[in-house]
Amino acid sequence: MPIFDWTRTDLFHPLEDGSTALFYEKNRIQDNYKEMADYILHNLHGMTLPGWEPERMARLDELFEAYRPVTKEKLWENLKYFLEAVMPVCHETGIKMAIHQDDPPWDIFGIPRLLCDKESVGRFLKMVDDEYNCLCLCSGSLSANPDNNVADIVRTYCDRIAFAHIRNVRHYPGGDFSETSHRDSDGDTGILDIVKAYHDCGYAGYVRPDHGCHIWGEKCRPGYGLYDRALGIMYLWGCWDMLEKMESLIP
Ligand SMILES: [Mn+2]
Repeated sequence: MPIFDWTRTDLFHPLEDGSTALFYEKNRIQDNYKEMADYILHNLHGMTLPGWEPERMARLDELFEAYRPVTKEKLWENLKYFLEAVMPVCHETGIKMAIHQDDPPWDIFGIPRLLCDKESVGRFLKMVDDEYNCLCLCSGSLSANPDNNVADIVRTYCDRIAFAHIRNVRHYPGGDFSETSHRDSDGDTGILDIVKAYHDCGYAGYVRPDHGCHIWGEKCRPGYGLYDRALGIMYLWGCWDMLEKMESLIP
């Protein structure tokens, strides 16, 4: 995710159950990246956001200038160059690289973003076809685009997923979305289908509940409250345990 990490336009958007959550309003992401950076840096209430370090934000003009000649194809080339160079070290040390998808999964502020859908994820894995070149598959990032079927992406590339980020988003008209609790029916990501896809594939890697809402008055880093993510991981365990139980009941 060049320059910015993931991007949201509202860090504490009220949901109808009284919680707040990260929200993305597509029309607010226009040309003025400084305005958005200012908003985020002034609304963190003393917290930090990954990829939004004040030192990095202070150099935005310089970074945009550096990216100006970088087309999408050039970015693919750079990524390939980097991965091919580190693969021998990965083999030597037994460390898997695991790339996160772009969030949101489309270009913002004219900067190219690469890993946005099933096709681009496939291109990435094929480009450096090495068992140490893997995915940190983020269900929430991909499902911000309603055209992405995350469960299908999991089934297709499961053997190259080294780390699973599981979370839920809800879509609104015009490309807006908010994050929600992990409960399947609270959003549109298809949490049950995704957990079942991992289970069917015999996934044995790491999982985290990724982001959550802000509940019970918790003062926390936006998206990373303890309470809702703790509920999230127990929800995921509940889905998983039931799938295990059902499997054990089939003769
Ligand atoms: Mn993620």
